Amino acid sequence: MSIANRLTHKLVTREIARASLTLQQARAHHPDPFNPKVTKGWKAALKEAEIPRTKFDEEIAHALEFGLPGASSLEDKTIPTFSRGELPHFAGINTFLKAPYVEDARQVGMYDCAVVGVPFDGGCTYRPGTRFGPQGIRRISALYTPYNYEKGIDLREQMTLCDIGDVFTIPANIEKSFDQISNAVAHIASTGTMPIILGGDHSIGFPTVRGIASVTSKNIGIIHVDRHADIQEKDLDERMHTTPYFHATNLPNVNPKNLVQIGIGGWQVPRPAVANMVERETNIFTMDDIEQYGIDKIAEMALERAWDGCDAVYMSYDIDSIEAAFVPGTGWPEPGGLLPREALKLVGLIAKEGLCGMEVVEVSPPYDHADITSLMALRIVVDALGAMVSHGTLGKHKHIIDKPYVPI
Ligand SMILES: [Mn+2]
Repeated sequence: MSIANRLTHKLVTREIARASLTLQQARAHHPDPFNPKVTKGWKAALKEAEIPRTKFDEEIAHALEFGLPGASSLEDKTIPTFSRGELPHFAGINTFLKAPYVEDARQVGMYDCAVVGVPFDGGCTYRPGTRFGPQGIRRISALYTPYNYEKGIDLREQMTLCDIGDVFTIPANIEKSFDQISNAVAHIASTGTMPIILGGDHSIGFPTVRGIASVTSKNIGIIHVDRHADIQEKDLDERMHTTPYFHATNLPNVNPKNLVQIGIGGWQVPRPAVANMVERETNIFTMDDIEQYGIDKIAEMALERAWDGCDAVYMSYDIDSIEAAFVPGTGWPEPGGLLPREALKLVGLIAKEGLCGMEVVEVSPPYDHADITSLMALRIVVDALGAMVSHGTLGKHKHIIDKPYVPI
């Protein structure tokens, strides 16, 4: 280095030191906001490089083989003639997240998780339309990639997911539909694969849990997020969508003391339900409880109660637990519920401990606008999966499956 260069270097170094000192003095009361490398956003960006691309590369090879190579004028040689796999998002056959469709139900055990639709609205007591819920959620799921930037995970690379299609429900018969639903869920669960159920109205909350409970001798807790209590014995003389937790907590290995009900409140909770909550001593958190304790604490208390004496926990997510403005496509919208960010945080905290199954219910696409309710339901599912993948708890429940599938 020449003398002139050395002098310049010294001056510049001194200037930088002085400038940074001024900055430190000016902003000593909080961390330096101008260091872009300290943000979670930057750290998440770095994490992307650690995720493998193996499955994506396999998908491209498969697409080129089955979808035939693209036209010679295309510069991107990974594009096939016929759309296969994830891309483009507006094309393709709408399975959930474009996961493989398992036509042969006997092969469902090859996957970590299986999405199953329950197109049923026979249990609705006001607006119907939830029979189109699975279709609505699958349709908007085409929008999503399996990668989550903030979590630094890629579901395609880090777990296996399939779509087994829908349960053949019987529109005019609740009880026959319940039997069909329990059999479908029990079959999936008996293989160790985690069922992800897309409702359907909330009456299915009983047969879904009955299906899982039938293939284990262990106790199951339930975390039920809803504006409604859903614990009457009957409504309109039938087991409607206001009744699942009365019947689920009658199952020998589902104890009401392990039923946690979050978000309950407003002007739609029927009085007969309340007496049952009290008698069975369920765990109830209203929106005021959530305001008072915060999402982290509520999740902690919910997990403690749901897991107490249990070997697995099931999550039932009613989309109407979210503020009505965000979920117009539902049967009994009720203002004052969870905000989307609160809901997603809650789901992440619950799911990270591991689930033996989950459902999202009460999405009614005929009442929806711009697919926003379906989109929210989709997000609940993928955020739960993301939390389990992030924390290595996906498949944690498998040891509880100790009984064979015996169809009803
Ligand atoms: Mn509800």
